[in-house]
Amino acid sequence: MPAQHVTLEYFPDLPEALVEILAHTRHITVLTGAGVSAESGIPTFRDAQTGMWARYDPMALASPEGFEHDPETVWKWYQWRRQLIAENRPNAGHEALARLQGPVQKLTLVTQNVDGFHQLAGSEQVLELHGNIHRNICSVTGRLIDADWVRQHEDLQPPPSPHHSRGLARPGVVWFGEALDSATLDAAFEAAANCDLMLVVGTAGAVQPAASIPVVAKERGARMIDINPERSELTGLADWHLAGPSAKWLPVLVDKLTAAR
Ligand code: BJW
Repeated sequence: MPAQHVTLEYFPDLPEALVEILAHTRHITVLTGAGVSAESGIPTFRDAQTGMWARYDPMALASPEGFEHDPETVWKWYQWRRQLIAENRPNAGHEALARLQGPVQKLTLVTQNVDGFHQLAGSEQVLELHGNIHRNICSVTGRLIDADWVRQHEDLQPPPSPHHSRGLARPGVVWFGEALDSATLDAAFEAAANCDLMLVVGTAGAVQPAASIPVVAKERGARMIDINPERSELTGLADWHLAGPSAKWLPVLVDKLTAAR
């Protein structure tokens, strides 16, 4: 079935065929990206005007080489983002996904985001592909660093690592060129291969291997919904593109699914 472009003009109407799918779906796998947190006041990565990377070079900041070259700038960028996250809250989109845990037999929530907003909204067992910004790890050993240690050494930016004499504290996230946690990634691909509905929310679909997760779902016969105000690299794969912000569309989708059961 070709993708149907449902525009905001028709919001909150959903086509009958989609309501029918929602009524009978048994396993939903969700992949979220930066767009799901946009309405929480967290800038996305690549949105031209407001994206965090319009002002910074992503390769310089989100890579091990960038950290090695200028650890202070990278550490301060992440401290700025941590502060922004602490000052903001999950939005209606995160909350709708948390409510989705009730009515479907199986829900697998996979996120590329590091902000922890899905968990804060009440989602359980979130597969965090790119780590979590609230954790710190040793730049040499990768071992977790206690939050108290970081607080005690916060005059140094970044603080030293307690685990290695040449190590520094760095955020516990996955940078370009680094491997994703294999158990987390395997679980995400398995959920994609076994779901009957793939919901893609707020991602440009430009970063691998995350962008391949919906591809696997489609190859294995799942239907796919893409929620994004713009077309992304994954929109062409979708059976339905809900063109608009996820904080508007996700509550509608979850309400329709709940009512159809
Ligand atoms: C809304 C909205 C609203 C706006 N509502 N929507 C194959 C081919 C080519 C390259 C590669 C490949 N495999 C690997 C690579 C290299 C690389 C890669 O993918 N490069 C590409 C740039 C081409 N991948 C890697 O390096 C990965 N590692 C790896 O593969 O390792 C292999 C290995 C194996 C064994 C040993 C060693 C290595 C790692 C990727 C890590 C990505 N990390 C980051 C930073 C995380 C930490 C942090 O947050 O600082 O993850 S990069 C950044 O991109 C971040 C995001 O999670 C990720 C995805 O971004 P996302 O979510 O799509 O955000 P945006 O901003 O791009 O898009 C937002 C979207 O929202 C837009 O579409 C808007 O329209 C939309 N939107 N408002 C809904 N209200």
